[in-house]
Amino acid sequence: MKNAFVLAGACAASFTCSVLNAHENHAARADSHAPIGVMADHMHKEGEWMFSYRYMHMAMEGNRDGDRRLSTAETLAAGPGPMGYMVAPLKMDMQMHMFGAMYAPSDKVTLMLMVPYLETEMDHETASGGRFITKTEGLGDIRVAALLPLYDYQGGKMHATMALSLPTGSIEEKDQTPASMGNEVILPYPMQLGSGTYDLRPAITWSKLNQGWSWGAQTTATIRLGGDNDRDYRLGNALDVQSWVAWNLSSAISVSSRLQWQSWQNIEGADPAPSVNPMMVPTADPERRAGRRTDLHLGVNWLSSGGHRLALEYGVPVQQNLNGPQLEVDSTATIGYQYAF
Ligand SMILES: [Cu+2]
Repeated sequence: MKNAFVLAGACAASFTCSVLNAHENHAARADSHAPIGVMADHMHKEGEWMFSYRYMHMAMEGNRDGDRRLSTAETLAAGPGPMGYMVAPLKMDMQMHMFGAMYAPSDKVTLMLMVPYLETEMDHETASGGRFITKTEGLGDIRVAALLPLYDYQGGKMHATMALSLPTGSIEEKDQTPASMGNEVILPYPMQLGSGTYDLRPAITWSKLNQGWSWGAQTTATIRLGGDNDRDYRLGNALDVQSWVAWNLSSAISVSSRLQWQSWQNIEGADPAPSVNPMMVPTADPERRAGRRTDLHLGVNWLSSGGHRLALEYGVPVQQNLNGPQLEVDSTATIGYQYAF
């Protein structure tokens, strides 16, 4: 407290000092970064670097059509053929290790690189009652971005993000299925690791730091550029709108609540592989991929001295509407570490 008074007194005489003070103020608050599930939420000052690692887990179990839940029998019966589907997905776990770097060559631009590594696992039931699991693992789509300030005044900030997602993730991931006779065959869309297209991801982010609490909002579009990918399809475009509020329990710890709405379109085109057969399993149907979902996330940010941050966030859907049968999301969790210097 005494330090703050000394600083305020010394600063009263100097404009430079008040700018420095404001900057330090921002950096010294746990909630000066958004909840950890939000990407590209903040910019950096000239010369600053930040490295980050996030572990994300998404758990999906059970099928849904529209906002109605389907049993496995109903999912199998929903197939277009007279016999319905031969296979129904039961559950899927997606894990992502996301490595990030940020660097600000000037106050006018922050550059960002994000490198994801994915692990997916899907559990299925066949019409005759058998069970099988498919797994894939590998590098996802690497993202490069530039963050540009639009507004920064008295704790209120706005910036634009121009991000490009590169088709570095494989779209030819294979595994064995009961129908593949011991061979590895191309798996349906949700098990692939990338989009196969260059994707533009423009975003606008707002945030405002108040005494003891803060809020922020971000809207992001995902626009698939060019035509079809090398497997003759293109994932749907998507829109993400979210807003959060954070409260400081101390200068080192903040807790947050975030509401996120996402909407995504169907796939255009289709993978020609015989194993990606829309008559066989709903995950192989390009017309059964779209959906929209609202998630409520609760989070904690912890800021330690020396630029280290640790954060957690856990979310559950409060509304979910899918072009099904499609696996529904049950929960998302993110744990992240950030180091800025
Ligand atoms: Cu950063």
